[in-house]
Amino acid sequence: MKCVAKRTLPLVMAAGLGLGATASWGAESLQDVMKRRNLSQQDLLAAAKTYVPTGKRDEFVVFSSGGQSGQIIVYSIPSMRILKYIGVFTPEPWQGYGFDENSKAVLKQGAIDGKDITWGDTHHPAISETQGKYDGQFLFINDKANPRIAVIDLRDFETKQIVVNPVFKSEHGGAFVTENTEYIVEAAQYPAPLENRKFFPLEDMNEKYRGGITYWKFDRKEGRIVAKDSFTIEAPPYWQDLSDAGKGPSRDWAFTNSFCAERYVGGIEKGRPPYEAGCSAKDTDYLHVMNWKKAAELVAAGKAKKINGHNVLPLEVSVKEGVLFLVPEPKSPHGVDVSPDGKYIIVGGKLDTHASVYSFDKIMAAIQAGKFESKDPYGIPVIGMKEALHTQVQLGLGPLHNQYDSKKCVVYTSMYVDSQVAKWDYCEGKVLDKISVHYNIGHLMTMEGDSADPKGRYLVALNKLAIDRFVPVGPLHPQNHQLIDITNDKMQLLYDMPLPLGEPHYAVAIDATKLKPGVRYKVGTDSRTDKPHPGAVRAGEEKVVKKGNKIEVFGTLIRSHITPETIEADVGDEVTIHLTNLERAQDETHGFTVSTYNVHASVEPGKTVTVKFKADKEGVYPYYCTEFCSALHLEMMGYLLVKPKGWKPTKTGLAAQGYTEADYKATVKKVAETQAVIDSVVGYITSVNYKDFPDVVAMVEDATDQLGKMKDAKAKHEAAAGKKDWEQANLWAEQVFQYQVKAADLGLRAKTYLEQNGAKKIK
Ligand code: RUQ
Ligand code: CUA
Repeated sequence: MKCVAKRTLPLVMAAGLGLGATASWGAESLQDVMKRRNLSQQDLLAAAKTYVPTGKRDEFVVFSSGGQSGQIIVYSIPSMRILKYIGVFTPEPWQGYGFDENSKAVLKQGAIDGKDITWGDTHHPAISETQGKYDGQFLFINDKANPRIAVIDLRDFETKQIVVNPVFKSEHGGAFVTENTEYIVEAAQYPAPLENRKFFPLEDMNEKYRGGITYWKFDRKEGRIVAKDSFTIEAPPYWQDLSDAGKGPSRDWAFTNSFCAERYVGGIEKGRPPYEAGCSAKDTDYLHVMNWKKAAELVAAGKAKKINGHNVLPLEVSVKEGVLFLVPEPKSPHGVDVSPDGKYIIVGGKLDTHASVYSFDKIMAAIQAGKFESKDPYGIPVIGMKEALHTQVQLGLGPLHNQYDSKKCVVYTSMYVDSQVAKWDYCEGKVLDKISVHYNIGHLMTMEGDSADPKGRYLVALNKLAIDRFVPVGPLHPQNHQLIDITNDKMQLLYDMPLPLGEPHYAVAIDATKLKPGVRYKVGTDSRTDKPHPGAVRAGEEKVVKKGNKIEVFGTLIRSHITPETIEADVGDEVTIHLTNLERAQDETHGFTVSTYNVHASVEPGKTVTVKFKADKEGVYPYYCTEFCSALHLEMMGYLLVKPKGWKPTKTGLAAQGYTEADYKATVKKVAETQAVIDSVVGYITSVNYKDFPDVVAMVEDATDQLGKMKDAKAKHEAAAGKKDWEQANLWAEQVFQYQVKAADLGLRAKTYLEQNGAKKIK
């Protein structure tokens, strides 16, 4: 390449741009950049593996827990670019989540005992599965602090439902799905009495406190959890922890870890050793092995008792019917992860240096033979550890979680204390490789690595501490998600990504091509219920209805105006505003807010949203569109006029602009010139096979819509001109121009799209 820029760029200009006098960036070679930025060959290789060129897309999409933010963070691999935050348990203003009535209704489902809870401690996202493979349809996530599960529809990445666990006071082992997403598993964490508002002292821990594992029934067609068909398997007051559902041969079973099987009660303030000592004193805890299929049948047969109106399968029933078994596991374990073929269950030791590989076949053989080493204090049969183990592998300090590779028998385990990831063979029981991460890794994630069909390729270490890895931003540090290449025998660290929102515990990554989200709603949809919104209207049907002290506005949004542009209220009125976005073009979202009334809506194409408030103070309050949707976006506004009690108008008519015939003629000329541009764009679009491109068809429909409105405005300016009302004539002619601008904008966008996507000439 010739050094053109270097020679032609005037020196003064280069200096003015802050570039060195001898080298302009446009002319730098790769070597120059490496030297200037102090990069090694290894760095360059990592960059080449993660860089996604402008305009290109990533291969995998990650749904990361947002930790204490109560949200979900969406980013993509390998570039690690953040794509979206999804409001889940916490209000999220951009999406209007918690600021419009429709989303408020979803957050309201998460209220507990009548109290709104507007945050969540999200831990484990799960993607819906079909035959154990990610199907990209739904996403679930749990809230540990206030035991709840949320359902997100991946057609629009919106939270649709929140269900409150009726019998737990905390939980951790959710959300994990069964092989065909029949159920979403949610295991308790800290034992408590199952009945609501029941008090028992800590002395009653063994008798009155209980744990459990809830199975939420999922209706895939409705896209919602069905609470009445869900149930909980009562469990002893061991601290149930992470869970995983079986697949393949183990599909009817699920597995939940526990710790503090000591059932220890602390009390440091009373001179007792703290929980941390008492809960890890013994060498083993219990893996809970459950036949959820059988449990569901027993519940259907009426064997459950109702606690707080919810089906709970009592311990005695589970024991008698062979629903629940225990297997000892060493010592305060953490993650439990079923292998892709469903034959092995790997448990991270946490306080033990081993990972334990249990064999599902062996567990079943012991159950079938009735070969148990003992019973726990609640009468649950305990299978001997040796009976159930396939192998144990010494990995290092603090093994926590496991994720599988696409390569047979290969698994990766995070080691919290060692700050390492171990790659090992769970069939042969040997360590293959280790890599250091920065620092103190919690979960780890491979691509679709907890499914029946892991994709290998990349691994992300979800590190709890970042310490010195990033530019300091105060005592509260971001977390560090580190991307690791696992294609080869040796793992290679590629990239550090600071995650600036809460402590993401777990994340799941799906092949991006499996996601098929929509770009617009059917006009008039309430996106939170997926049903037609009763407040939706079409263009020309906008209206304001006042009944007593209630005002209901049925409005629309389209570039660049809100209909209506004035809303008049009397102080004290209750104002309800329904807004439908009439756009069909992709990414033409409008926002809506009213000054000082704490409402906000995001209204994507086709969506209808309602905001509601009490106009409790007289005055003048602008409302406007909050998304920069077009060149005339700032004009997309209106006034809420809140009139004081007993107010009477004194003036009639608004101030005039004083337009003349010459103004009108100039505008008409501008309109004619613009039309020529539009005609040429239309000529191009219709000369190619644009109908083969659905995105373009939508843009064309939308543009046609804008042009259609022109007719009405044109009739108005011509009528006014006929009456020599130059004021009205000029303004309506100007409005014709505004419709043209929007149509032209769409037309040009469609043209560019067609040119870039290889549209072909048609005769
Ligand atoms: S946890 S760091 Cu909440 Cu999944 Cu293991
Ligand atoms: Cu609509 Cu700005």
